[in-house]
Amino acid sequence: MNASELIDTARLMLAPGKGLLAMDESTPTCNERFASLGIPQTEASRRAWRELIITTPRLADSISGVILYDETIRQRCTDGTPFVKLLNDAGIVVGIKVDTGAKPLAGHAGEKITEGLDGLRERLQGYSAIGARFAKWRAVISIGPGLPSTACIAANAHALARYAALCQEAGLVPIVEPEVLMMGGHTLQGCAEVSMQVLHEVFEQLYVQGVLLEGMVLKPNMLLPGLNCSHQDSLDEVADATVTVLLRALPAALAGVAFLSGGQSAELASARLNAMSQRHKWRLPWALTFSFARAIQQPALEIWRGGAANVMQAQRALGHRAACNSAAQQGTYSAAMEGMGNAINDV
Ligand code: 5MM
Repeated sequence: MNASELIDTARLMLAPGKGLLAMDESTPTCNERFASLGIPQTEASRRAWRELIITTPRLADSISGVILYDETIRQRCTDGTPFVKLLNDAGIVVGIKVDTGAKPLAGHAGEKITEGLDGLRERLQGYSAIGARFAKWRAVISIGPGLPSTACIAANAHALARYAALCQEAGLVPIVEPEVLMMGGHTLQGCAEVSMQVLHEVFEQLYVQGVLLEGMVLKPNMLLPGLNCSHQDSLDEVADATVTVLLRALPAALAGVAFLSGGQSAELASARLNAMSQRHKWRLPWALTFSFARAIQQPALEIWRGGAANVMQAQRALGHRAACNSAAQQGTYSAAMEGMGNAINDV
């Protein structure tokens, strides 16, 4: 492990005013999102969508790194330029999703374990040779009656830590993503209790496996009431609860935190990140930013719908969301920025 190289990469990923763009949907997930909008579910459509994203004008002003999927990291633009080269030339760090998906956890109905450790050492070497400098692995934890189980938390935390250690051995910064899902009727307090338990176990396992905290990024959920909870807490309440749990559970040596959006609306994800930055940034020992997929891509995808004539307008929407989240990272986002899409991207 080259510690200073890992730390340098993590610093680039967490550059002030920037965040990460997750475009690492597996083929089934990408196809599902395309199907809901009537977009053909083909390799050609997926490539065209990913080209639209990475050729968005001035993307690098707000985006420090992108997370790609196995199919995408090998793809090229229409003019033949490899995606990885285009991103490197723009100063955007390339990352890669390396888990092979969440599968049912034996003996624990309704719970999942993320797989992909077998052969990971070799796959990481391959991705590094193509140009990846960081990786991502996502574990999913559900809240429900009797859930999550200790077994589910322990198994996923262990896998996350083993993945992170293998990444650092290969010179890649691991993004460690333990996602507590929004589905359910639980309260903000319920999410806080589960998230605290999960984060403690994850950092215990990272310690056991000897992972360098300064050379990794945590990608957690924001603390939110379940989608079916009758009481939806305010921006400030969500921001305060999230930061309180992170401060209690995360070591100060960690390089940074980059939130997933988890199915929140694009505007709410920006507003909640902004509230955290405005209210708490001064007291955080680590960088705090975004690593959104849907909260950056979805509005643009709904405009594009597979149509070549819609590319520029979709890129404006994507650039706008990236700029809003850049502002949120700095605590300067406001609702007034919405509806200024074109203006923001054209400044
Ligand atoms: C939680 O999902 C990650 C962040 O996306 P959101 O901001 O939309 O919540 C995302 O990187 C996810 O891991 C990828 O889209 C891959 O998902 P699948 O389900 O295809 O493995």
